[in-house]
Formats: sequence, structure tokens, C-alpha cells
Amino acid sequence: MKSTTIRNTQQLLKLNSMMASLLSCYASQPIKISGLLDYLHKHLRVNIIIPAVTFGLVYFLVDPCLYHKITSFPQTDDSLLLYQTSPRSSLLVPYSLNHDTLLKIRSINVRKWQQLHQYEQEYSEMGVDRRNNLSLEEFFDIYDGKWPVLLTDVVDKWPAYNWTGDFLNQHYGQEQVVMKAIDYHLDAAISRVFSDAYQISGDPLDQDGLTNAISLAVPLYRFYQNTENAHPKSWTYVEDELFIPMRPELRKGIGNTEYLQEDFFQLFPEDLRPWNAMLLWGTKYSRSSLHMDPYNWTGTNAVIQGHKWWKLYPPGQDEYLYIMKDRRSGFPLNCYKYNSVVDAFDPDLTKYPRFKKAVSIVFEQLPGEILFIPSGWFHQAYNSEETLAISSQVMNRNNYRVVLEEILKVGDIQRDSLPSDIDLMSPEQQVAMHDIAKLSVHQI
Ligand SMILES: *[C@@H]1O[C@H](CO)[C@@H](O)[C@H](O)[C@H]1NC(C)=O
Ligand SMILES: *[C@@H]1O[C@H](CO)[C@@H](O)[C@H](O)[C@H]1NC(C)=O
Ligand SMILES: *[C@@H]1O[C@H](CO)[C@@H](O)[C@H](O)[C@H]1NC(C)=O
Ligand SMILES: O=C(O)CCC(=O)C(=O)O
Repeated sequence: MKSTTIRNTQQLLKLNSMMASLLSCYASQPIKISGLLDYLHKHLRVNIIIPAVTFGLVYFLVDPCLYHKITSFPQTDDSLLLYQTSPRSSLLVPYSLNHDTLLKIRSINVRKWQQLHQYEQEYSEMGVDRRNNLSLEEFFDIYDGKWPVLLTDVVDKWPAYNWTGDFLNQHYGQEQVVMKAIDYHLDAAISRVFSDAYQISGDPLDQDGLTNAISLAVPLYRFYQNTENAHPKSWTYVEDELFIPMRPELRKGIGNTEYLQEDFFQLFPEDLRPWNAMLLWGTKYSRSSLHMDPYNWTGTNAVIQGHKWWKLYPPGQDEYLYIMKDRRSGFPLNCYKYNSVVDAFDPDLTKYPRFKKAVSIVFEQLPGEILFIPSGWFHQAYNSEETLAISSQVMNRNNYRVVLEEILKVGDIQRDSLPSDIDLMSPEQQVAMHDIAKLSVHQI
């Protein structure tokens, strides 16, 4: 029998994975730490001695994937209890993200990182932190899937950080792009300025809450010629998902980012995988709609040039946001589309009074910064000057459950077509099972 005395945090952290697998054996009942230690002793033949002084740290041992099961940590001497809410969340039953639980997990992790940093680190609870040299572990613990963050030392390493409007116009001016246009006197102005445009969509209902918007396909130079002509109620915005991915020389301009390396979307068959480098080039005053990203994924937005203002709404405020009902993305692997009818940067509070109650965090993003928007947060961007940016997304350990639920919820894949042992599989295996999506989609 091995005997180990835990003397410091480092050693405690090493026990992490062992404790995690043990905890998963104990669904839905409170566990006494002493019970766990007995278990370790009996089944794994290890004797772990945890001196009282480190005892309070035991809760750091729990694997992040299991945190969602734990709702509170009453911390008293040796009867430290780990309360678990429910058996491991099952793909076979409906699920929805619980922001309060995520905040609890975050606050536990905050204590862990403050101890590791000798309490120097401040974490914002009302706004957004700007971070550099952030370790992957701290990123996953504190921010990813839980709270937005701006990283300041990622984009400056991408060749794309050198892109300018001139460069894009010179090389791609004749190429077609998808552009949103807003104008008070829409038809006249748009057809005057963009005479060679063709309209992709002119139904204001399709424009996600922005008044008088249409979507056009135009040669890029047409947009570029008019970037100076923007007004608060008349502006244009290139929002093109395919422009960069279709051009390998541009795609190469976006660096591999360690924070985006774990991406389960790559496990989807290629024709179901979302495009992951959207060109966002807007004039002053241009903006996105207030929306949730497809599959409620974790979105990223890298500003190359210009300044972007953001309003981000923590999850759980649907009742204040006037979300359009029954809309779908129409992607090969379909999902619901959650878009608000409210323009958060110019809200009509007479028409949408409940919107007053919605709580958001508001901040400015500077060139060279990349923003991570956690799963489940409604958001809207506003370009306070001409701004060039690239957005992307990720599915990883911290949000795959949300993404899979959004896929299952639409019903193109029948929940009961999933193998009954799917909950025993690793997250990667669970995601890869959605390959059967291909079959379902094509059969329908
Ligand atoms: C995705 O977002 C919508 C809109 O807020 C919400 O109703 C839904 O529950 C979310 N999905 C999950 C799986 O949490
Ligand atoms: C970045 O963080 C690591 C520890 O995570 C540290 O060793 C290194 O010195 C830091 N680098 C800079 C430039 O701050
Ligand atoms: C940007 O361009 C400058 C000048 O051509 C070059 O020195 C630099 O390495 C480039 N930066 C990146 C990230 O490619
Ligand atoms: O920069 C913007 O306009 C916001 C883009 C965005 O939110 C998105 O691509 O989902």
C-alpha cells in the first residue's frame, strides 16, 4: 500500500484526475471527503493523508467537467461535503445552460487562481478583463464558457494583423462580397450608390431587428469607395463568411491560436462544419444585430483595425430581449436562430419596454485584441469608426453540451437515434456521433 501525504497545492492538483473519476461514480448524493478517502484506500490501494491545513483546498481537485454537478461547498472541518445536484448531464434528455452554476464554478476557480498568484490577480465581475500571457488552464478555468475576456497578445502575431482596406481593395476589389446596407430612404439611395448590386434579401424581417436593412452582393471596391459616406442611419457592413475561407492565401493570415486549438467542430464531417473566419468590415456606425450565435457556440472576434463597442448580455434574460420566434439557421445541420428585434445601441423603449430591464456589460475593443464571447450570451457590436475584424467560433470541453443540445433540439437528429451508451463516451466521441447527423439530414 502506498501512502501519500499531501503537502502543497501542486500535489493536490496532481490528484485531480483521480478524484474526478471517483466523483463521477457518486452521482446525486452528498459525499463526505472521508468517504472518498476510504474509497481511494479500498479500490486504488493508496492511502492519502490530507493535513488539516490543506484540507480547505480539496475542492480544487474536482475536474472542471464535473463542476456543473456541484452546487455548494460548505466548508467545515472534516465533514466537508460536496453536494452534487444531479447525475451527469445526459444527452438523452433536454438540457439548458445554467449561468448561476457557471458563476459558482467561476468563483471557486477565482479563489484557486488568486491563491496561485498570491491573491494579486483581480477578476472583473461587472466588466471585461484585458489579459496577456494567459495560461490555457487559467483561460479554461476563469473565462472560457463563463465570462468574456479580451486577449491582447494573440492577433498581433497573425499576418492578418497587417491587412488594410487598401490591401484588400487592391487585391480583391472586383470580387463579390455580401454586404448589409442601411438607409433611411433605402431604395433610392442604395440603387444610386450600388447600381451594380443585386439584392440577396430585402425582407426587413430577415434583417434581425435592424430597421431598413437589406443584404446585397457587391464588388468589394463599391463598398470601399463609400466608406466615407456613412451616417448614423445610413451605413454599410461587409459580413461575409466565405470570403476568407475561399482564399487560402488569406486564410493563412489567421494564426493558430492555442485558446482555439481544442475545437470539436473539427470532428464534424466537412460539409457540416461551420465556416470559421468571417470577414467583418464596416463603416462608422455599422453594427451587427443583437443575437445569439448559431448553436449558442462560443464566438470570437479579432479586431484588425478600428474600434468596436460591445454590449454583452449574460444568459438567462430571454424575457427582456424580444427574441424572434421559430427561426432557423438553415445550415446543413440546422439549429434555431435567436435574434432580438431590438437594436441595443438605439433601442425603441416605447415599443420594447422590457428591454430596460436587460443587464449588459459594455466595453470597447481595440485593434489587435481578440474577444471571446461565452456560449449563451446575447451580443451586439457597434463600429464607432471604420472597422475591420474577423470572427470565428469554437466548440470545446466547456460548451459542447450546449452546442449538441441546440442540434438535438431542432429535431433533425432524433434524440432516440443516439446510442443508449452515449453518456459513457468522452466529449469528443459524443460530438463525433453527430456524424449520424449526416445520415439523418440526407434521408429527410
Ligand atoms: C441557447 O440560447 C437560447 C436563447 O437564450 C436559450 O433559450 C437556450 O436555452 C440556449 N440553449 C442551451 C442549450 O442552453
Ligand atoms: C508568461 O507566464 C509564464 C508563466 O505562466 C511566465 O513564466 C513567463 O515569464 C510570462 N512571460 C511574460 C512575458 O510575462
Ligand atoms: C507585418 O508587416 C511588417 C512589415 O512588412 C513585417 O515586418 C511584420 O512581420 C508583419 N507582421 C506579421 C504578423 O506578419
Ligand atoms: O463584429 C460584429 O459585427 C459582431 C459579429 C458577431 O457577433 C458574430 O459574428 O456573431
